This record gives sequence, structure tokens and C-alpha cells, in this order.
Amino acid sequence: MTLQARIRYGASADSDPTELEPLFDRAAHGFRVHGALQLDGCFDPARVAALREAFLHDYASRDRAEIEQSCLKVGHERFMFSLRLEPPFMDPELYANPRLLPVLHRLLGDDCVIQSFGAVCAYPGAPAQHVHRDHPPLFAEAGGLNAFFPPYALHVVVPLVDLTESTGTTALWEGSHRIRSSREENRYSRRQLDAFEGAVMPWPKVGDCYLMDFRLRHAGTANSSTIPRPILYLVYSRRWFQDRKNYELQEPLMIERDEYERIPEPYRHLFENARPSH
Ligand SMILES: O=C(O)CCC(=O)C(=O)O
Repeated sequence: MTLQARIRYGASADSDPTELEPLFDRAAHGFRVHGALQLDGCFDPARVAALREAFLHDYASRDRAEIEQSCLKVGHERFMFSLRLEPPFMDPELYANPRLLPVLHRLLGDDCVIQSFGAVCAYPGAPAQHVHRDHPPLFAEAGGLNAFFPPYALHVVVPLVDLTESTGTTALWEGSHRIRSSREENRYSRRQLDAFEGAVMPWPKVGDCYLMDFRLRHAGTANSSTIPRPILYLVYSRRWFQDRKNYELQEPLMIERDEYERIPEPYRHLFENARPSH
């Protein structure tokens, strides 16, 4: 089963950006309803291949002890890496992509910011991850009211390899960002969740991406292939939001002063939360 909200960008539409406006509207609407969205053909596959090579060379192949020390373990054989914001990762075609940013503006406002930028790598043999949400409700005491709020933060996941049944993917429970009662929350037992009952699986190729609301229930599935499965993630949020839950060990945005100053002016606001070093 595929995601209910899915947009396929074709090469022809690129010549006239106004043709894309209805697609952006549809994408944003689908995301609000389902809490997840797949955008096919969003990025240039050659550029994503360059990101893969850089990630495998500079990060995934590091000494295991170093990985364990510097990365959050988010499952057995699954690690979260903070990436240095420098080429090839520091590319407006990635973080301010013209097929992506208009959708984010519709969802999070024109003044949205990048909250964090990194990668999760599931190494060969990684079992399925525990089913989870990335953040507790914004207002715990408001219960089901949290379901009525518009998105405040979301992940853009950019797979660096084609995701297949063998590499695995991220299982997504569409609609789980809008759960209004404990009855809805407990619709699936722990055993059913662990068997991915009710989840959909995106199978994007290199150049595609999927978006997940911060409130969405999800889990990385097993990597039964012989290759590492890295996915880049960029968390975009409303300007006022600060993720204080996921970054005790790592920097959410790792950027040096020189690189920060090279960010083109129109995109500088996206990095408002960055604390450049040196
Ligand atoms: O490995 C994956 O596909 C997803 C990882 C993830 O969602 C997480 O660690 O929160």
C-alpha cells in the first residue's frame, strides 16, 4: 500500500513554476490530513548520489567505537548522525528545494526554520525499530486538543539509497498525528504495532522524499540487505519551536562561521537557530 498523500513531480512542470502551485496546495492538504506525504522526483538523483557517497565515506565507515560515542543509538545497528553543514550537504537544492519549500511554507509559515539536519543509518542486520513518536504532545494536559493543532514541526526524509523490501523503510501510521482519545490511541495493541498493523510503507527511490508530522507514530523497519541504509533527515519547524527532546548528545545544526556566511541571503532565515562555531 502506498501513502495516501503522494505527489509525482514530472520534469515538464519545471519549466513553468505556476503550474506547480495546485500541486503544492494538494501536497500541503494531504499532509495535514494524513500526517505523511511522499514527494516523488523532488531532487536530482545525481546530487543525492553524491550525498550518499559523501555520507558513506565520511560518516558511515567511521570506526564503530567513534560512532557509538558520537551518535545517538536509535535501535540495534541504527544510529543518528549529526552532519557537518558543508558541501555537498550544504546545498540550497536540498534544504530550500523549489519543489519542497513552497509546501513547507504552506504548512509551517514563510518564516519556518530548519531545526536539525542529520542522517539515520540502519546497518545490515538492523532489526525493526521500536514504534514511537519523535516528540511528546506540545501541551500534555490538553489531551485530544493536540490533534486539532496544525503541524508545528516535521521531518523531511531523503533516502540516500532506493528503499526496498530488503533495505527496509519507515513504517508510518497515517492519521496518528490527529488522535483525539485514548480509545483511538489504543486501537492497536503493542503486538499489532510491532507487526506494523495499520502502517503504510513508502518505497521511495533516490530523488524522492517523504515527510512526517512530528506527532506521527512511526518505526524504521529491518534492514535485511547487505548494504547500509542511510536516510537524511531535515527537521523544519515553526519559528518559535525548539526541539529540547532529541538533542542531548548531539548538535542539531553543526555549521562553521565561514559556511554560515556563505548561505545565500534569501535562505539565511532558515538557519536562524544555528550557532556557528569559530
Ligand atoms: O530508520 C528509519 O527508517 C527511521 C528512523 C526514525 O524514524 C527515528 O529514529 O526516529
